[in-house]
Amino acid sequence: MGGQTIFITGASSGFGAACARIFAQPGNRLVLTARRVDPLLALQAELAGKADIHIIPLDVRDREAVRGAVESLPERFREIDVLLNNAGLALGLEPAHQVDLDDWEAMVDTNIKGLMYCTRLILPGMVARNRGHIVNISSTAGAWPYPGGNVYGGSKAFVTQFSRNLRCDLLGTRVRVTCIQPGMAETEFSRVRFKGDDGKAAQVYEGTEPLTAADIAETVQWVVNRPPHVNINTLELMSIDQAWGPFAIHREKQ
Ligand code: NDP
Ligand code: 8X3
Repeated sequence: MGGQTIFITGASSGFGAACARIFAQPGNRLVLTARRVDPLLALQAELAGKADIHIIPLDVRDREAVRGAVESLPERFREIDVLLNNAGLALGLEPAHQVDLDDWEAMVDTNIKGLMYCTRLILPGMVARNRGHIVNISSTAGAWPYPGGNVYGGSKAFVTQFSRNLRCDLLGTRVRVTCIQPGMAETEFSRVRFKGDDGKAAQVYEGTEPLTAADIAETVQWVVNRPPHVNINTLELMSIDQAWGPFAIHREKQ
């Protein structure tokens, strides 16, 4: 079979949808998954005729649902060449002692456990075929701390280190693993983080030129299209309008 089969989690918006658009090319087969069905249907309609599209409503937190989705793939989508572990979210920006514990749990369940489930269920086929590429979407938040980043950043640090550890386990196979660490990018991310508060979400990007979902899709496409012997391990990218701050120092008031 020509082309590539690409399995994308979180394809209903942002990076995942942009990746679906960029990989929608003749010969490619795309498995597009997310919880919301309507945006998946809209994307399927938009991309009809450009690639073979299969959509699956899927909550990656549900281990058995992930298993069912992978095991019931139609024959022509079974040999997955690229798994894009993109589904994820941040919830809240409160300090650790004030945070809603349910939010922490949702981030762990999605960003860590969901990514684990998809990887564990899709990887054996890649190893058996001795080809494939897992692209994990981490974040600058997994490498650099910031106030309120607590569990979100921790979950993305997991993604980064898990990606490196996968490389160790897969040494000797032709299965590649890449971890991408984007900084601030304008998608539905902040709207989700601030629970639908569009004003707060807009403030994150105000006066800046943030990364776009298309920037991330181009990056994913680039790492996937390197020659098969080239493994991009980790790739961090930021908007030109973002950089690190100085250490914060607490001084007692005089
Ligand atoms: P969006 O909110 O636009 O997209 C997130 C996607 O994840 C949606 O398609 C959503 O679909 C899906 N998703 C969330 N929870 C689940 C779940 N339980 N099961 C299945 N799918 C789920 O944000 P982005 O595109 O920006 O985010 C994509 C990834 O990039 C995330 O992992 C995020 O942490 C990461 N990231 C984002 C950055 C940014 O600044 N935007 C920077 C660095 C990393 P649905 O709700 O339909 O399930
Ligand atoms: C998203 C980037 O800085 O909002 O992962 O955490 S940030």
